[in-house]
Amino acid sequence: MSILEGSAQAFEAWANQWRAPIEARLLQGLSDVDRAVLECSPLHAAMAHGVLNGGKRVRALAALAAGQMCAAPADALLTVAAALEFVHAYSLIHDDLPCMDDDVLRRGLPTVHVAFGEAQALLAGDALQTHAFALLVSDTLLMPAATKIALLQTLSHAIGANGMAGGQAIDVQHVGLELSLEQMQTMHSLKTGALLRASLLMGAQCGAALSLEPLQTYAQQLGLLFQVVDDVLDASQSSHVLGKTAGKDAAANKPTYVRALGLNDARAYVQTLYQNCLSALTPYGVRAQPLADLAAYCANRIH
Ligand code: GRG
Repeated sequence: MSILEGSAQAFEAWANQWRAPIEARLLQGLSDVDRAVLECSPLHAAMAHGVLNGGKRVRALAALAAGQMCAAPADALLTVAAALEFVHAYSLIHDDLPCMDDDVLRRGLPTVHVAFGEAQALLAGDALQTHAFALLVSDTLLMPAATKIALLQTLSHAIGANGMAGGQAIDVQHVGLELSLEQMQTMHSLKTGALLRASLLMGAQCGAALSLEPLQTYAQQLGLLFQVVDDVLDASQSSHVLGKTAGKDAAANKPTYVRALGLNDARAYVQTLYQNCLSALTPYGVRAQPLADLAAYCANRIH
């Protein structure tokens, strides 16, 4: 039994104080685009469409919650949060392209390639990814050089061939094909989990040294929980509620937790993972309350 209880409601209240500063930092990060590019191409508008139009900001909030636990400065955490959301937006823009998931709806709006064309969407994703790295080395991030290098290492490892891009490569290679449960877990751990784990770790890297092992266990369980929840939602909610095309995984015959376990067992698995998240946080005591609430918020999305 964990000493912490999570509350989705408490998370909403905590997150609400951060939402406006996160959006402001994203807008500020996007402002660094050359005039010639602005005047002669829709690239900036395509980037803004991909990153500014809603989104739960889970990765940003995860970094803030872990960073707060480690007493990291808020200003640095907001820059890290913006970098993470730029990377996440890049991944969604590319994931929606016709050569990948071929989706037309994201966050309740036309996807970036539908609104701006495939070439601009591809470039917007590329530019957002580069923007993220530029933010982490910029002078406005007031962190020691060693911390910046650690942040770059964490992010680059999480999103490259051994992280998000690798997971996506396995995914697109297995549409309509079988994956064992273990292979599917590896794919999701890379595709979705790696960036979420990096978000928590990067928040912590901006603050005081704490033992990171419990945080890594929590991050691993939360990444898994997030993916199982996404699969349950995909199988049980409408496109209108989700703001993206529902039922796509089943339609594309993709390996999912719902397909592997069935809807009821997938829901029960979310509860097990939630309890695992809480248990992992025990060594941090009450300092970890926002992380416990984050796990409750993620688990609660299926109710
Ligand atoms: C193109 C290299 C590359 C990777 C794409 C992120 C990703 C990898 C694919 C997205 C496919 C998908 C729906 C994965 C399930 C989990 C997930 C990342 C959902 C979307 O994230 P949310 O729910 O979205 O945090 P919002 O819109 O709230 O930001």
